[in-house]
Amino acid sequence: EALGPTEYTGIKMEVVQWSPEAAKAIEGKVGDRKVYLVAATLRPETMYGQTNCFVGTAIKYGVFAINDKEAFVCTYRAARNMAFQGIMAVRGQINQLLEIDGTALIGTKIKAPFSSIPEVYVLPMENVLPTKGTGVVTSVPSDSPDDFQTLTDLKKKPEFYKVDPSWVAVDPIPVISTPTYGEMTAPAVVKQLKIQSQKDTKQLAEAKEIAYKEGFYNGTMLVGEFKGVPVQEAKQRVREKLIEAGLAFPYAE
Ligand code: A2H
Repeated sequence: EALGPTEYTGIKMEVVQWSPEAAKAIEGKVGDRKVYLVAATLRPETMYGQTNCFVGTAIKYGVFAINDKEAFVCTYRAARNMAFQGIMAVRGQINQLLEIDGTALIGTKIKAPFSSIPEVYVLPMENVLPTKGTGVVTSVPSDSPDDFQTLTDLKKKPEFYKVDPSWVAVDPIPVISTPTYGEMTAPAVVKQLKIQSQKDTKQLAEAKEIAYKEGFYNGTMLVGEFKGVPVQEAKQRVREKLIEAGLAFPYAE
């Protein structure tokens, strides 16, 4: 584990259409606010390849007022951290509008900033930790082995995971080229390590390490404003662009 705080980027994924269950739960409770699922990522440069978003089915989320205009969906733990990082209107003050189960969020349609698929679905992931980030994970299956394997599982067994097949009818989008694995680093590493499901957590941890290092040290951007630029340089620049556009903010823990 890192010794200092981890500097995440909070990605604001605006709700376009609530799932029927979530719509019932939020009715009359958020005022005129725009509501965003907020995903914590360490790889802002991959946002061009978002295909969906993941929540944990055993996790409780809150909808927290940021001000009169915006509300964020994340864990209470993350909202408390945000309240001390200048993200809420009043420092240290948490205004929870409602609590909602992860399962209720599944099937909600949200915007995916900078992605070539502008609107994506909220889907279930088994390995989302309630104690890390916001509890919301934006999914980039081209570059994240966890995201790729989870999406693959959902495509194989949509009924078991209670997802509509149309929600998972998306393919990984090439974002970064690496010398060893080409344009689809995560799928290649998952194959190399013979990973079969999201339950293979030990191999997935190894895959994550390999894919992260390869992308960071040897990757080159294939798309977007920084096409052709090394990932080491593009990472910060894409992050700044997202923040300038009001689509993201710094979040640390
Ligand atoms: B990353 P670290 Cl393309 N539970 O974002 C499980 N995983 C979580 C999480 C949670 N509560 N909150 C965030 N994460 C994921 C993109 C990405 C990420 C890519 C490649 C690798 C990667 C798209 N998903 O992470 O333990 C988020 O996924 C591997 C480093 O703090 C976040 O960044 O190192 C990353 O894990 C944070 O993990």
